[in-house]
Amino acid sequence: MPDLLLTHGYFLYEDPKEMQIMKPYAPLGILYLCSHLRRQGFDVEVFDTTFSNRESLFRHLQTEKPSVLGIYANLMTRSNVVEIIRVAREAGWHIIVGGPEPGAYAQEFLESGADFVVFGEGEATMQELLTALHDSTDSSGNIWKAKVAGTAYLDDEGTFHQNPPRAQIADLDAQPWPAREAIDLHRYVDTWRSHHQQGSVNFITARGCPYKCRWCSHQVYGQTHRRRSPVKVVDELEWLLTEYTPDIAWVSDDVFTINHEWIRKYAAEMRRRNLHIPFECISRADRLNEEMLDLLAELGCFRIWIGSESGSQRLLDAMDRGVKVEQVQRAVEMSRVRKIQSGMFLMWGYEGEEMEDIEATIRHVRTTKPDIFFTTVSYPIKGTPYYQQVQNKLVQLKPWAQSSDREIKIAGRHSRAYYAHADKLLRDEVQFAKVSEDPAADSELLQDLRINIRASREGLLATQSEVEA
Ligand code: B12
Ligand code: SF4
Repeated sequence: MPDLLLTHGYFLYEDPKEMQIMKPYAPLGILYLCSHLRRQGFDVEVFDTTFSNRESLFRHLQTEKPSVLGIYANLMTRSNVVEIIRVAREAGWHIIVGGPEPGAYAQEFLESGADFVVFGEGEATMQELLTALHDSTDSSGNIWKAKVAGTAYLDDEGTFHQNPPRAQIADLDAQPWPAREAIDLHRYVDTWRSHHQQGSVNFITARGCPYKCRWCSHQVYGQTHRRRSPVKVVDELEWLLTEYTPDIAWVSDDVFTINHEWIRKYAAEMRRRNLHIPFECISRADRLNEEMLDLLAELGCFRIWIGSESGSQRLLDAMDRGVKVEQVQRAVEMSRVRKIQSGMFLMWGYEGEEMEDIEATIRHVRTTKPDIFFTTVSYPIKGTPYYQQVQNKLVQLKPWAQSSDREIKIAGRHSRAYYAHADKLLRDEVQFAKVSEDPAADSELLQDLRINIRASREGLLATQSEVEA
């Protein structure tokens, strides 16, 4: 029986959308916890749910001698995690939950059966909790529970208590790398390779983002930003390349190019060791310039994801995005020149969006021409300023335990059908712009595309007065 079993409740094969995408990545958060706690002498195992199923996990929880179960939860895995908590509780486990979701819904997770919710970074808090759970002779636990910083719990009467926050790890370089050996990482790489001809691995170079985009969750790291040393990151990457022989990599940082001096040093170290791996990453247009893109290209960056969100400056400002539409356009252009693909994230339905903003977004994508773009209808994540702003208008259609913040409706906002038309119009317009650039474009095709555009625009106008909930 280990001191701690870690899991995360994400089941790839139960998610039809993800099964089409088939780009799984290792759950780094719990792997960081695992390596930290193992180094402190705890016996820690990971039940990686990605390629497994809930029946196998439940069987494991019901047949193993119960000890402590630590579960990562994010916005999408809430309902799975609540179910895991129920099964584990019945089987006699102590349950600790952490990650970006539980901190925002601490009381709900505790009332669902968790013994502790951990806020923020989990390493030191988990270490203290495991020691206390192991050593405590106080059966009710109300005395020691009140002392563990960074946690929340319910006392014997069921009253909610939240302890003060815990300081963040001062030196990330002193932490061990994530315990990838605790899971079958080769299977991740192989899954990528068999579906996309290229095996991929993920790693992070920093924790936290200091920007303040109003819809973005800062539940775990707040507005802080800490970096690992470039040399230490290259050590890890070099090891990853030898151990797992991936073809490509994903730098899972929030904003990879946030610190230009860091990128210079990282590139110098990669150059010195003659290392090169094609990779993709996320950045912000205002943190990209000619020099950064030169370095990214040299390092092997084949795709850069740029949060664009809207083509309307008024909306970008309302989001506190801190980026100009022109900066996005320039960043995409500078990437194109270096043969780095650009990916754009776009958002419909943010507070205050009008038809003219939708038109501005369509114009923006049509003229900027990213290689790929993804759209979402904005959703308020609890704990964000955006959530606070629309709080009075939120309508929860399903019980908390069976839904997610993505499913909350915002009363008075345009209907889903309206945004579906906006999305269709965007795609039609972009396709038309692309096809019409070709001097040999088929006139019938162009005519069909014009008809599609007209139909989408009519759909948008026809649904303009429909509202959500
Ligand atoms: C990489 C990433 C992804 C990858 C996930 C791949 C993977 N397996 O890692 C992909 C692209 C698939 C993805 C998808 C989504 N993501 Co994402 N993603 C991230 C990102 C950028 C990095 C995650 C990471 O590796 N962090 C580094 C590790 C070290 O940090 P950590 O995971 O938070 O772990 C620490 C603590 O949370 C805590 N902890 C973690 N687990 C546990 C467990 C216990 C028991 C304890 C005590 C503590 C604890 O300790 C850890 C170490 O200190 C984060 C933002 C971020 N910087 O964290 C967003 C983030 C997690 N994603 C987010 C969202 C919204 C999504 C999507 C819903 C987006 C969408 N619209 O589809 C989907 C959901 C996918 C799914 N089905 O689960 C939000 C989550 C918000 C929320 N409240 O849950 C985040 C926080 C982004 C944001 N700022 O808004 N994501
Ligand atoms: S959206 Fe990106 S840049 Fe903005 S706060 Fe979130 S992580 Fe930072």
